[in-house]
Amino acid sequence: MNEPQPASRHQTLAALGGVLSALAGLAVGSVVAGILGSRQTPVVAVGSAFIDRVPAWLKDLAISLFGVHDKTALRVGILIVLLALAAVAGILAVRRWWAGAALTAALAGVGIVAAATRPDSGQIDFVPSLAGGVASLLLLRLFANRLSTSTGTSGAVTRRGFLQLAAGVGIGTVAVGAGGQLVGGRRSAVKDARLALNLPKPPTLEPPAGVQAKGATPWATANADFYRIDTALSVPLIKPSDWRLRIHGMVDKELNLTYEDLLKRDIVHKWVTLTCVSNEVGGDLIGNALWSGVLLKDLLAEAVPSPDADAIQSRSQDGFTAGTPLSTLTDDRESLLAFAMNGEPLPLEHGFPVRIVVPGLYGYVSATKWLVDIEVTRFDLFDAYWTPRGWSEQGPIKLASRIDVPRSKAEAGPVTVAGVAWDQHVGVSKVEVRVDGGPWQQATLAADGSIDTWRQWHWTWDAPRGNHVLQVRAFDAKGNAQIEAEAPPAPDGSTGLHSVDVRVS
Ligand SMILES: Nc1nc2c(c(=O)[nH]1)N[C@H]1C(S)=C(S)[C@@H](COP(=O)(O)O)O[C@H]1N2
Ligand SMILES: [Mo]
Repeated sequence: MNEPQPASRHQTLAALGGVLSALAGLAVGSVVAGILGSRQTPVVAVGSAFIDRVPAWLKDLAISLFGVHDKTALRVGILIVLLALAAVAGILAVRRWWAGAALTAALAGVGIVAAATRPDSGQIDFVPSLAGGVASLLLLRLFANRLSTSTGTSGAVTRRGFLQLAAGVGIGTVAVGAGGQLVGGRRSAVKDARLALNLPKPPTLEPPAGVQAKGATPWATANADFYRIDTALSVPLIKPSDWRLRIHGMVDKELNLTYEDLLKRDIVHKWVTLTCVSNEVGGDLIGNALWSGVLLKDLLAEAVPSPDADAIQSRSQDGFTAGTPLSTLTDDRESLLAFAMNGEPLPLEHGFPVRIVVPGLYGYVSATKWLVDIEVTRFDLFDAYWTPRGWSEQGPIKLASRIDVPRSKAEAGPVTVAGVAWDQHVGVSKVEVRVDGGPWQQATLAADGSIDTWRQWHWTWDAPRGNHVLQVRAFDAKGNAQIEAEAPPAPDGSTGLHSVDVRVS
């Protein structure tokens, strides 16, 4: 046997290829995490999972060895283990591609599983590790190809080609990693600014007297449970000190406001139930919160809209727009420029630092988050974001009701059937329930919060064994019944009665 290359020369390069692929994967993972607003970069995910699982003695040992630097030590430790295994993957990949690929995939898999199983993990937290894994695999393949196409070429040529690729990947990794740092750093600066705020507190966070119905959905939706709908792939990051709102267009006097200006004004705290037009019958794209902010009515009164204007076009920092009837901002309904939600500064995902809240309108035509601009205008002069995309220009919320318990099973005997009904800024006057298409029975309504919030209801069912269908319908404040005909969310909100199949045993 006369080997053209000493295997060990290639071995070092192969290991280097594995290490560079892994580092590039980590950089991609942290950039993707930054863009998605996820905290779960591959190293953070694995590190946090590790922290939750280490025995107490090891934790104590780490703290006594490294003190306050125990977390840094953990990161470095994870990195050393990862890079050592990545070097092995690089060597394997040149000899048997599948073995190197399998090891790389397994390493990414650890990150994916760790990220997806964090107690606070959301649906997208596995994506950074997945993206990092895919990037690593692709690069590993490139490196392995460079080394194995060497048959017939001289060792020096192979080596030069490989090193050029390695240098390119190294530079790319540093650039991508720096980008990740920038996004991540900006995010934590805005988070810190949010935490440092000391906003006027609402007098109470308690529900209005008597509105808490038994069972089912709580009156107030916690910020962490509040549905989130928007077009923002990465959450816009705006520091309160940088925030400006311009109110302009068809007005006598243009206004320019800072965050401080807002806080100096009269502040209103108001329960409003927000609803998404995309909510299916029985769906959960709805939440009730105590919003704090200033009245848009007051601001608009200062700007003095022209009598010809009939709309505002509100714009977020990332370019989303909503078109809202001027009348819904100037009438008695207390539409808000909101900066707080349930007594806390708006969460980043819910529009920090300032958003609009209009009782009675679906979010897509009113509730602009990360608000930076309000143009007073006319509907016939513009198209808001969703209008050319198949959604109605106007979006008043439709009367609807939902059964929250039971959702599938119950025990025979008295069963509490409960849920919510809503018709913001009109009000709900009555809710009825029926079983298996039988006669409608009147449910008990919790005391009214206001016509701008959902209304909790409950009804006691003497449930017999077997399979049954529960249905609910609501009536508005004027006595009109909910629309029974089924319609999909597009173009202006779903209709139809919510039905639940219940197995009673
Ligand atoms: N900037 C911005 N604001 C937005 C949206 C958006 O895509 N971008 N979506 C709207 C829609 S469709 C709804 S239903 C509400 C949802 O608000 P939430 O995510 O705080 O629940 O925000 C509205 N405000
Ligand atoms: Mo929405």
